[in-house]
Amino acid sequence: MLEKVTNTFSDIVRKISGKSTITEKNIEEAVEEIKMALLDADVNLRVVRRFVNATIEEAKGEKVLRSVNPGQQFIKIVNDRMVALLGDTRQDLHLKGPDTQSVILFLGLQGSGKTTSAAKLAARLLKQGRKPMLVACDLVRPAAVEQLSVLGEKIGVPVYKEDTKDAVRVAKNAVQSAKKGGYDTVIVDTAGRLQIDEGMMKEIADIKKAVDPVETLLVADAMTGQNAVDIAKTFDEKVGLSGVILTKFDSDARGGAALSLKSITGKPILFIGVGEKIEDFEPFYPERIASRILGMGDIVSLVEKAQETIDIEEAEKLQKKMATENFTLQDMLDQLERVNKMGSIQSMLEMIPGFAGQINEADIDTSGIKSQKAIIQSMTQKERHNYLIIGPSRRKRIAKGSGTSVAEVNKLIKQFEKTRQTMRKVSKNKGMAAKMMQGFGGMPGF
Ligand SMILES: Nc1nc2c(ncn2[C@@H]2O[C@H](COP(=O)(O)OP(=O)(O)O)[C@@H](O)[C@H]2O)c(=O)[nH]1
Ligand SMILES: [Mg+2]
Repeated sequence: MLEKVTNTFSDIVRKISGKSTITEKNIEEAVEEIKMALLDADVNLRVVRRFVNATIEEAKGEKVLRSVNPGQQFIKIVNDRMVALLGDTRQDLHLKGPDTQSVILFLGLQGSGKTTSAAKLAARLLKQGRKPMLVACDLVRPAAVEQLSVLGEKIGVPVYKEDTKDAVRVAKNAVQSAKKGGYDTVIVDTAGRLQIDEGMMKEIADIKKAVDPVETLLVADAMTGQNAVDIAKTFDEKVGLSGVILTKFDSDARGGAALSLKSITGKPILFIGVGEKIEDFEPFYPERIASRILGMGDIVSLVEKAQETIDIEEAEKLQKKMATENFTLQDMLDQLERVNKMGSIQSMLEMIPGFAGQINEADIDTSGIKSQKAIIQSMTQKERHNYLIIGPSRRKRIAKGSGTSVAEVNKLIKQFEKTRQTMRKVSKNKGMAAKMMQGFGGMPGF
């Protein structure tokens, strides 16, 4: 998502940030490129015009052209405009306290990802200490109730269902049942249609009236581009929305929906779906997406991702280990396994300033990780804890056991030594770098 616009914007940033003076002409040219990139990304024309005009007006002011660092000033303006376009600050759900009940109503077209997102949100809220219940109100699509039940079971959240065709009744009864059971958050999954139609609108409006939700969330498929924006407008007019969940953000759609939704509908994007799995669900941070688009990386997301994956306690232990020089091959193996857990290396590198838009998956040798793991797994515990005992004959045995070569074993041990050295250095400097290394340690090339 947003790859192309990111590439163009990163280029502009690179070009202009190096300049010690800029002219009105430089600004005009840069803005023209920005305009083309936004139109290319399928951003609504009105939104593009507004963005461009505001940027030019601000950038041509005395303050920028005469400032000490005009290039960076200009980029800051573009960045701020981009953040505003995406919705300013992060908006969260407005849920009531845990002793009162909050109902969240999901709506959207068929296939937009309602059911999946309902389960993802329930899992997230459960993790945050709430007590959610899912409600199966899609009584139109065959097997829709079953789909939600399976997901509910998987994440350990109860699913309310009834054998009827009356979705309004199910919703009403579910709210009662949740109250009795002490469930503080009720997430209602509803039926979509292939297109917006009166019957669906009426059913949803009736459900809304019956359950009085604190949040009415449209689930929109980012791949449908401008269409998603039109759908949001219609649903808002007919039913009233409080926010949007944008799914399939992991697709290579051009991103126009994400960039126009807020400006056109006034409704914030609360979450994005970034894959089919339950954990592929993230809060939407306008600032972070903007800096990603401008190629300035996204250190905060990266660090958070690393922290989520690594147990805090484990991380502290590791930090101590690094400080006392006790980092072993076994630790390296654990790290390699963690890298797998954190997802593709590419997606992580994309978040580092300077790397954004410059890495292809093909450039990264992920097969290396597999053989590195195999090598360490072929070592005895003793060897894993004291690499100094691994002499030539042991190396031969390890190579054989792991299906690699002695040269590869040598390389891994050398790399391990280097990692150890780097870690020792980094652990002395307990800033962000240390946190990052906890995630990256043992990764080839780091
Ligand atoms: N790649 C990707 N697929 C998604 C995402 N959200 C949902 N899907 C898929 O989209 C399809 C439709 O989802 P579903 O929840 O059944 O849509 P519903 O008809 O609105 O309830 C399913 O195959 C989901 O796995 C997402 O964020 N990314
Ligand atoms: Mg569904």
